[in-house]
Amino acid sequence: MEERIVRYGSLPIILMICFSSLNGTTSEVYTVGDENGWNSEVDYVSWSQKYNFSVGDVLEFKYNKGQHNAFEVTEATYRSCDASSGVLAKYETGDDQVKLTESKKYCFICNVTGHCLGGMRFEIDVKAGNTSNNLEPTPSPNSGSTYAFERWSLGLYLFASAVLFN
Ligand SMILES: *[C@@H]1O[C@H](CO)[C@@H](O)[C@H](O)[C@H]1NC(C)=O
Ligand SMILES: *[C@@H]1O[C@H](CO)[C@@H](O)[C@H](O)[C@H]1NC(C)=O
Ligand SMILES: *[C@@H]1O[C@H](CO)[C@@H](O)[C@H](O)[C@H]1NC(C)=O
Ligand SMILES: [Cu+2]
Repeated sequence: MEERIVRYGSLPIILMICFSSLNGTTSEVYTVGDENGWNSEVDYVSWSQKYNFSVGDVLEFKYNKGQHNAFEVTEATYRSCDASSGVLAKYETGDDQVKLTESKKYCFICNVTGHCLGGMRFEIDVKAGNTSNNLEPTPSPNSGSTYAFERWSLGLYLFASAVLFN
């Protein structure tokens, strides 16, 4: 009796491990400029070319609030550094987490006078997200329920085997 309770006690842990490893999408948080953060001394074009960005990833801009900002802009504004138009989003808290929600070209600049022309700008191509274990070649928004069902079936299967082989 005692022994059974101990054995069943470990089941939730086993199931949790199985569920989390099957929950495939991976997303990364990239600190812009890595350990240097977002400031005037970094070559952000080089930085942006070090990584491949996917939908779901997050860019984190870290800087002293008030000294810089991070604007998402159109490509034209990215090239001209003139943010009198073409601003898609403004971030200025000093620790801005920008989730990359679309597969598109994202352009960012700092709009403090001179900083964009001085190098505080980069553009990245964000690719469609991928799952680490490809259960389906092209995950669609409504595939969630399928995944949930598959995970649930596996859980049930594991539970059944645990009971049977106990
Ligand atoms: C980015 O993707 C390209 C093309 O798939 C690949 O050659 C390169 O190694 C990747 N770079 C990184 C940092 O993962
Ligand atoms: C960007 O900076 C310029 C120059 O300081 C300013 O005129 C403009 O209003 C700023 N753009 C935005 C969207 O705040
Ligand atoms: C997703 O993964 C598949 C298989 O590993 C690969 O062929 C495909 O290029 C990936 N797609 C993206 C957008 O990374
Ligand atoms: Cu700046």
